[in-house]
Amino acid sequence: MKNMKILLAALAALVLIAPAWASPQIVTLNVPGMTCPACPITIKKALEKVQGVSNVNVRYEKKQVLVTFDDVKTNTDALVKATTNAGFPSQPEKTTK
Ligand SMILES: [Cu+2]
Repeated sequence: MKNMKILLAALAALVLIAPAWASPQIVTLNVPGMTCPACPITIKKALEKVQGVSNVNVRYEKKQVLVTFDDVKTNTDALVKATTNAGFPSQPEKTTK
């Protein structure tokens, strides 16, 4: 049963290390086509379907969407594609770090 113990130890280590691999990113997408209060619902749904997206914060008055995502699982291009496919072309805002 020694192998079993090693396997369990390896699994435990993996679980402990895993959160360090994922680095959440926040991107601001400009969505000029967001013109009525129903739009944010469609956009939010489309983005939440993208694997790796953990939070979608729509700022309707600014025509912006703040998306929190795991950069291991997805990327800005995929997010832009998701809103575009839902009928809302978007551009990532140039951010100054
Ligand atoms: Cu609308």
